[in-house]
Amino acid sequence: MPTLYGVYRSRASRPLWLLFECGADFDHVPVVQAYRLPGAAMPGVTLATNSPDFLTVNPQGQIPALTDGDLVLTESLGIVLYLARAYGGALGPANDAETALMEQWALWAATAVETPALEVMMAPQGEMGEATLAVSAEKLRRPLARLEKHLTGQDHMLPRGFTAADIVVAECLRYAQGHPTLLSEFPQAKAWLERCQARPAFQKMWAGRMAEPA
Ligand SMILES: N[C@@H](CCC(=O)N[C@@H](CS)C(=O)NCC(=O)O)C(=O)O
Repeated sequence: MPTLYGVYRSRASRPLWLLFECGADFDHVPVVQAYRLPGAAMPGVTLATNSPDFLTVNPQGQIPALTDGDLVLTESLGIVLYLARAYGGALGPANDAETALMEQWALWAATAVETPALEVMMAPQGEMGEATLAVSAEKLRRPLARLEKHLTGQDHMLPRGFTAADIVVAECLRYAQGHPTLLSEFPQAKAWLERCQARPAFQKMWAGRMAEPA
């Protein structure tokens, strides 16, 4: 049985969503980011990213991490793709072409979307923040235009239906959702993201996040 390390309020949200989608059994060890302590201290959570016991799992001191037998994985999107193949049934690839597409979309999300989307989320308030927000939003317009075209005429990243490819892209784009107008420029992408987030497994993951201290 796999063991997932990381609190809900982290990129562990990505594998947690996948695990809730497929209903696989797993052990959950809620390791918290050291930099969030003491504010994010939670009853029963004894490990932080700088705890020696966790550093034996991920020497980089970051969450999420996953162990499954002898396998140790320490990149959230790699963990999602692995879990989809090992436990996800139809959430995982059915053939080499789908494997390639899922890998492509995960790499695309990590390289073209995640950083500017995080910048949107972190933009400070006030006049300086407005300028940062505008620059970060502009960086997202090209990938969003591609996503918009891709989702015109199909409901999910793979035409056959919801898969791990939706989770990896939706979770990276989520950071930009707080922008007041950006996603409305891309109605197909916006509707797809909302569709993904309406799924019971996402809602279960989100409830877990909301139950943790911010
Ligand atoms: N590329 C990594 C990034 C992991 C990462 O930055 N994790 C954050 C939490 S979301 C973390 O552990 N931060 C604690 C730290 O860097 O000290 C992934 O996607 O798994």
